[in-house]
Amino acid sequence: MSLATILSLNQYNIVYNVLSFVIATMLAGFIGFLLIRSSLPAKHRNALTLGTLVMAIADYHYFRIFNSFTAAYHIVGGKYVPTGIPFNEAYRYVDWLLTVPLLLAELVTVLELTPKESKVLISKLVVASSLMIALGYPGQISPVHSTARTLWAAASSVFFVYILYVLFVEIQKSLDKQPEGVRPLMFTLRALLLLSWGFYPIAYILPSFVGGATGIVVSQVGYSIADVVAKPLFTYFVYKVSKLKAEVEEKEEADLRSSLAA
Ligand code: RET
Repeated sequence: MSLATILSLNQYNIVYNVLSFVIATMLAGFIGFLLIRSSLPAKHRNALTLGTLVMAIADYHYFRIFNSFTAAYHIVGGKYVPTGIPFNEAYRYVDWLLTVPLLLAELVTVLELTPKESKVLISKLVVASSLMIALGYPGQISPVHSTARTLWAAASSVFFVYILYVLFVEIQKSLDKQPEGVRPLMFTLRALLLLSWGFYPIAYILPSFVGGATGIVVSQVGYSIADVVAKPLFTYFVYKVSKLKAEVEEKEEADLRSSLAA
């Protein structure tokens, strides 16, 4: 999608402020997760370590997206007119290529699988998600009503549906293995995942319906909202799962110790 469209003052400001909000959120997530990481016992820190990396990568990319957006427009007679410098949509896709495998690894860490099962699952998911993202990009930079855009999106969606299916089944299977009390959190985690991942294709497709400058605004705002839910909010729930598991283990050990002492 090209951004060679004139934006009104309000349209420009909405995108500008939403991107700025996401930069702040990712930075706060990075610092916050780094600080709470040490409140977990060492063996439960892995998921949060991955989440902290996600925040750093995303913050960097949002900074670049923001700068690319401000370079792409300048104000002429009260409207934001394209400067001729193209807005670089690739930052988002490169960001996903790096952060999606890390987020999937975060999830797999809390699924209670054996190391071998985890490795197999992660490999499948990383291959499928890389294909989903790589196939989506040529469509993203194709004109809004082109056949190319639809075909690339369709190819990307095959892997999208596969990933959602695999995750749904694996989370379902892991529910029985989770300690009591963790299950409701796993349901929340699954809901967050489906909700946020489902938002990306919607943000991709919306410009075909609303078109022009509004299309640019809704897709940038849509991707940004999806990123806040899929990255910091999702990681926060992964942290809650890790913390609860650590507490359950601590309690079990204390019970064992007191029963041995008795
Ligand atoms: C695209 C292209 C159109 C078809 C589909 C897409 C799906 C994108 C998704 C991205 C998820 C990104 C995440 C990032 C977190 O950091 C590429 C928009 C299906 C699902 C979770």
